[in-house]
Amino acid sequence: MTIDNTEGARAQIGVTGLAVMGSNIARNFARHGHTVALHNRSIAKTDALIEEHGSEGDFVRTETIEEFVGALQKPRRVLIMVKAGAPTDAVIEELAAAMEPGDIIIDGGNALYTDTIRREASLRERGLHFVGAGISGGEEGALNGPSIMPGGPKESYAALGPLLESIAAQVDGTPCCTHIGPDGSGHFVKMVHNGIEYADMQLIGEAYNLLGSALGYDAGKIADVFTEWNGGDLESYLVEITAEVLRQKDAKTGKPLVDVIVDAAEQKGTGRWTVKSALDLGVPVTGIAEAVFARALSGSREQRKAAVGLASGVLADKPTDAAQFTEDIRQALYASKVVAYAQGFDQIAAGSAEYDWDLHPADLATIWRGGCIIRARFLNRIKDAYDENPTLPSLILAPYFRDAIETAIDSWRRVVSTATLLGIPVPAFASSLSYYDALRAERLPAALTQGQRDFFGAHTYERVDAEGKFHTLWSGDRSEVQV
Ligand code: NBP
Repeated sequence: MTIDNTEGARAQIGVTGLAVMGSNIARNFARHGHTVALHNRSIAKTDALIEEHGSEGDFVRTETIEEFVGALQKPRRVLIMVKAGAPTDAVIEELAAAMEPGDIIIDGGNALYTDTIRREASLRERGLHFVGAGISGGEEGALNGPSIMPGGPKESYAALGPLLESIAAQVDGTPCCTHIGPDGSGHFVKMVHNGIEYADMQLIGEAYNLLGSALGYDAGKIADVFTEWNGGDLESYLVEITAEVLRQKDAKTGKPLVDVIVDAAEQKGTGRWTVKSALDLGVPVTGIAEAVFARALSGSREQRKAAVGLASGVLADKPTDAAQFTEDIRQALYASKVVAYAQGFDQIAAGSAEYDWDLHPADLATIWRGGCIIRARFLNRIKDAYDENPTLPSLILAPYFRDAIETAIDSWRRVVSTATLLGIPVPAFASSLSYYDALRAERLPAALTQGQRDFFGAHTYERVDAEGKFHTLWSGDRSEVQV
């Protein structure tokens, strides 16, 4: 029902930015019994929403920002769902000018977390609450229940949390929404979530490529393999939709759709942001980085065209035991996925320490179990691991994952070595295995790196048998001094 705006301030929430995400979230609020004030820069989108879905709940149609703000109950709560970057800043400024101290502005777009830190600080000075909320689940999730990661002042969550929790996905009666932490923490964890999503998709892509290139399976047969995998530990939204995509036939040619899609992956930027942030924090997120680079390489179409036909060297014979190799790939996928999540959670811990956010990894695993793109059975295991030991040094060290990798390790090595001998690229499988081997190594070649650094730059080194920093007089008599 459309409520006349002359009835005064009665909406519990306002949504501005009514493109695909904003309109679906507005409908989700209305379907849960909340009165929603609607606003969009161009009125056509507001009218289209009311025309097509006005019967789903109570909407207040507004045209100007002043009218929009005036339609809201106090403390006013406005969710911004516009394009990230300058448009978000413009809308925040307009809203802030029309709102009052104590009101809450929520940015549900994909903002860079450092922008959110800046915006929160500036609005706090003006007495307004600013909540940077990561929202995952795409358009379907926005309508039927996303995973929501709100960061910002804890006190604003009292007025906002119940509203957000009511529209979030629910798993075992628990909403996939919780207060994440201060200022940019919500957008930070959403960014890492997206980075993990990149790694997950790349690993699934490598498994698909191996099943096709090493075993000669067609798209339909690979779809069957993914469907079977989805019945076990790998059960997840991404594995489920992989089977659906692979099974889709192209209407024009009758071929599997995947075979007529150009093999150049695009990216919008959150994977790249995750890797840049990980570099700044000094956290190795090799799985995510390989996924971002793999998309970039796939998109270098001219370079790839020029390189076709380059020498492969002598290639090995393809595996003869298809069932065994398929199981090996499943195990390699699972183990590499554990590494990708372990690295993502390491980045979250490093971000939490850097910005003093006091983030709780078990809470994140809980709210990622439903609604979002990386939702998976696996996240219950991650939640259990962090519930048991909140200061786990690495997810890989949790007993469940340690055992899972021990079961998978031989398969994992066979997959990486076979792929290499067959000339099939597996950057994320291989780098995840190398990460695992490096993590468990008693000695790393970093000792030599330190020696080289001391040689050319007098950067000093530590000794295994004494405290302190040392330097060898490389251009002198090569004796050692303590510094
Ligand atoms: P878009 O990112 O395509 O943004 C379109 C909306 O922004 C329209 O309402 C448009 O108004 C408004 N807008 C623009 Br563009 N510039 C504006 C300005 N200067 N002032 C006021 N409004 C302006 O929409 P979306 O795909 O629905 O995504 C919304 C947000 O949600 C984005 O930040 C996105 O990154 C994030 N997100 C998207 C997904 C997804 O799956 N699509 C998932 C999770 C998060 P107009 O109608 O007048 O042009």
